[in-house]
Amino acid sequence: MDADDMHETRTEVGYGDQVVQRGSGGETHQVAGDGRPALTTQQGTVVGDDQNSLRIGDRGPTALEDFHFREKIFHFDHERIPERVVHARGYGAHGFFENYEPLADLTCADLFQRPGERTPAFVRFSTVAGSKGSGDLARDVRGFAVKLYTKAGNWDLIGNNIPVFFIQDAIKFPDLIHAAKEEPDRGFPQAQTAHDNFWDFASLMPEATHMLMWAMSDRAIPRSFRFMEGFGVHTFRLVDAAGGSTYVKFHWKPKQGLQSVLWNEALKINGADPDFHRRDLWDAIGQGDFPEWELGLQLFDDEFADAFPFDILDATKIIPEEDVPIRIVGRLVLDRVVDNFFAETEQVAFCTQNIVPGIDFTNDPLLQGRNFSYLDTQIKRLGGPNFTHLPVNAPKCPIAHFQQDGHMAVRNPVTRANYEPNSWSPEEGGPREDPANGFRSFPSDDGGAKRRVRAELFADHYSQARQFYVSQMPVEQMHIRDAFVFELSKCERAEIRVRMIAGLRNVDQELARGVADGVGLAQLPDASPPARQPVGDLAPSPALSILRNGPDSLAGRKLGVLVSDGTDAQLLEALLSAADQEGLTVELVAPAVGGFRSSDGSTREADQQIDGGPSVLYDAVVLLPSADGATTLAAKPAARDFVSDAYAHAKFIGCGRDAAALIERAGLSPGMDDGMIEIGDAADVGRFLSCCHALRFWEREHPRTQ
Ligand code: HDE
Repeated sequence: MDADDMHETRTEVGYGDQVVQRGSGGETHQVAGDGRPALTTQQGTVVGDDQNSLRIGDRGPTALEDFHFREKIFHFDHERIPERVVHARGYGAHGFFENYEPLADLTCADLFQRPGERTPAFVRFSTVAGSKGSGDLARDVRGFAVKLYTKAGNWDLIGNNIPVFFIQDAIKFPDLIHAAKEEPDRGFPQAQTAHDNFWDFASLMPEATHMLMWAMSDRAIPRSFRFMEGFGVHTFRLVDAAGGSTYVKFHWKPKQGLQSVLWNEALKINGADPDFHRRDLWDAIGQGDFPEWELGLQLFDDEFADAFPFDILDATKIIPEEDVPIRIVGRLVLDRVVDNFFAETEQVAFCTQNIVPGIDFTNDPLLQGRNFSYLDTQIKRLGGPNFTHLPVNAPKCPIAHFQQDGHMAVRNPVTRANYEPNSWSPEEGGPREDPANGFRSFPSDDGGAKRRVRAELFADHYSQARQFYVSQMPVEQMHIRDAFVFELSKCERAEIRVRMIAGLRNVDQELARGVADGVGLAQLPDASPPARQPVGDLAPSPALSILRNGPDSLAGRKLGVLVSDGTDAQLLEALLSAADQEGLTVELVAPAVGGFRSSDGSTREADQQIDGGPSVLYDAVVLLPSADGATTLAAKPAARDFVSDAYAHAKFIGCGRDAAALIERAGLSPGMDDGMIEIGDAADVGRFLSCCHALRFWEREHPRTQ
């Protein structure tokens, strides 16, 4: 055999703009050179052929000695790690927390001492029930987990976008999650609570009622991660240098304002773009439109806690902002997307027990249970005790300890001594404890009999559920009712529906009646017996409504413009520049993605082809086809849906003067309500955009919006 026999003959061939080599069997080879590095194995051996495995003869068996093939397949076989048992579907980004003012009077936590100081952060948002590949727009709680790499160690504040939780004791968490996830015999439904098992459990657990009100509200279908609040949920402690403690509840307030979608819209978004939320975050950060939240603290003492009608250790209760105002102390900015989804978003290991001096736990029985679960779950997912060695989990401050070895150990002690006490010199003896600066638990006096009991005040299950409901605008109340109707209608067992409605009678009669009507229950059941008499009507808390806290700005929102050949070029230009000034992103939706020729003869590329760019992807839409274009589009179901969905979802619709044929085929007419705004010339563009500041034309859904 001579040297030439070792190399297969290859010929050069062009595929469009790409010149590649073609092997003897017609396979495509791309080779190193021109600044492209050589492909190697994991061991660094350069690979000559990545298209063919090593075989004996042209049509013979594959040789076991093909180490490159075996390594490649072996590694592929092991690519997955167990997904999170809850919050499997998530998306992360990097950023920083910036402290506004020194908080030394409240806490000695290092990150809060110096104004303007920035602490690196990694945030992961998630849904709870669905698997890793489920859709983003499930009706679900959203996780809001923040890892702060402080100079005094990592602090993980692992919260949700809802300030309360379903259960009061961590021992019920496996039951809650089993009930919420797909049913075990059939393996569905995926990523939704609309099934018997969930409502069976929920209707037997009245402590879940408050959370259910939130979960059935539009909070559970956020427009994007950028437009939702975050809550630490539990009561924590801040501890100052002298050891004094203040209770605290943590809040993240989005600078972008709050916004949600409609349920019918969510269902359609899941079909059109199951990655809607992760794409939104990726795009916003990529465009330099960095999402921002302010950190707010609700601070209170034992005196307040004793006078408060609920238990501050009960995670099914809030403290209304109107009772304890929120003090804004800093901001969180997300300004960098991940380099690699798996390395960062998938491998990030949040642990509630990661706290730093100056912050401490309380005895909330959920939090206490979480402090065991999170560490335990990371060992299962990440395969061993060294997950803090992964860059996304590693603290960005000095680390020194005697923990060693284990799977994948990257950092091991480099001193002679790997134990203490020891008598070795400072160079060889390793670290020592530091009582002055080290973490000290707040010495709360927790003596008492060892028993399996729940504190008495936890038993008021309905007062705050009602407070939440009466704090909503009528259209929001309508959405809550509709969500209960939707979910309960998916329950096959009628007695579950009845049991749930019996519980709702303790929240609001009108709500219970509405849900009963919606599921076709003629006779309202008796109210279920409350475990503790509700404290009575609590004052509405406007902070609990999304619509009362929406933005008065279009910044960060998305406008979809339907265009065709012959679209009025001047009007389109006026729209694009006005939208730009508002901070709106515009996408052009056309019959073909290759583009369209506008009225002045110029051609433009489109962002979406009409079948892939339904109006559910946008906050508002404008219909700017030419008259011919409108007629052609009117024949397409996707174009008609574009219009009728925008209308059904209470969106503002800008109606170009030539769009009538399309609008009418969608069963509507231009100007038929104040949310359908005619755009005849450039002056109308401003009028249209200023209407859009309200984000939705709610009057279309409910005549009383105030
Ligand atoms: Fe979690 N939760 N949880 N949880 N949770 C997990 O930890 C758990 C609870 C939350 O983006 C798991 O790393 C118990 C409340 C978020 O990686 C697990 C209880 C709140 C995330 C776990 C709760 C949360 C998790 C699964 C009942 C809001 C995603 C994977 C006491 C304050 C973090 C993992 C990420 C994840 C346990 C209740 C938020 C199994 C036992 C309340 C945002 O350890």
